[in-house]
Amino acid sequence: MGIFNKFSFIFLVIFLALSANAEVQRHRFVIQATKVKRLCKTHNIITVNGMFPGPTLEIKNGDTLEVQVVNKARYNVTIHWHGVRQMRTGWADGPDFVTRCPIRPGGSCTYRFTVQGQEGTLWWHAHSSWLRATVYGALESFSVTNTNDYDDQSEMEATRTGAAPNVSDAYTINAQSGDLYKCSSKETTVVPIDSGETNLLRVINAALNQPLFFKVANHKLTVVGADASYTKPFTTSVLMLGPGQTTDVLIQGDQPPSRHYMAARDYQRAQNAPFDNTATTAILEYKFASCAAKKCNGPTPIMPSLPAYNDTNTVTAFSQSFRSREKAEVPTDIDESLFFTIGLELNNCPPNL
Ligand SMILES: [Cu+2]
Repeated sequence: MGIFNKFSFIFLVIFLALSANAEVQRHRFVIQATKVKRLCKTHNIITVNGMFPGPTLEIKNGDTLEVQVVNKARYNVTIHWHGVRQMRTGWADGPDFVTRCPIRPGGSCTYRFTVQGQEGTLWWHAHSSWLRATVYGALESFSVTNTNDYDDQSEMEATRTGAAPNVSDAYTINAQSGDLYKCSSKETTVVPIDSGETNLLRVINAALNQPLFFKVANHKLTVVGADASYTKPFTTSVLMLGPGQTTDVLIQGDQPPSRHYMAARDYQRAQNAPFDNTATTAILEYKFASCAAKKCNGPTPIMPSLPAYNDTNTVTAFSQSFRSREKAEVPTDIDESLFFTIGLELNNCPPNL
């Protein structure tokens, strides 16, 4: 048997193994107006299925997603599957007027695509006007042979709310702005942890446009993945995520049982541009800490010292820590020249699609 047949055989075995485990998952997203109380006021925001944040989708690498989106809102909408490599399904990608026409109010559309070769944290969000301020949720892709042996997982999402795209009213973690904003402390997100356990935090920057710092008081974070790709692990005290980026980190319950703030705040690159200088918080709480240790009724949890808004040195050091897990074999001998042509087509969207 020649070398070609050997490769063909290996391909076939891998293909059969993947297809034996792959599933088609079906979901229904209803885009609708929902009343939500934040910052002392009730707002009518657009959500998926009345949830804020929207539903978390959990899939295995290789699964196909079939999501029917029904638009019961007053606005055009599309859903973008952020970070998903759309292999031959570019029309399912989502940006309105780019890869597809918007779903009109009263209309619906079914997205169908397969997530392949991506494990970790992805997410989805609206991709029309500024609807992604409130229409978003996590998309988690696991290994086909799930070897997840972390004790617990928590999702963190930072988004900004409010109508104006330039300066927001607040940032949030899992849709709650946290103790430092008015009328918010009762609903602050609490992330439980046990002494000695290792938790996986999936951090998604779902803010409209802003890069954000993220830090947990007194705890180191070990980065193990970003944008659904594993990375060579490295330890840091602070993360910086650009809008749309995701970072998977491990955090260990290695501090005396107590309560610690997790906080996110702007990294502001542009000079003299207005920005939201507030900080959103959640609370990392040791499960079995006594009320005295947790200071349930006492002073606030320990606050991390966040980098200055313009701390580019910290951002550069963090960005330069990313390495792939293995040495990438890049072909250096070029034996074939390829010629590509790219076409552009303009189509008007029909008025009542
Ligand atoms: Cu996106």
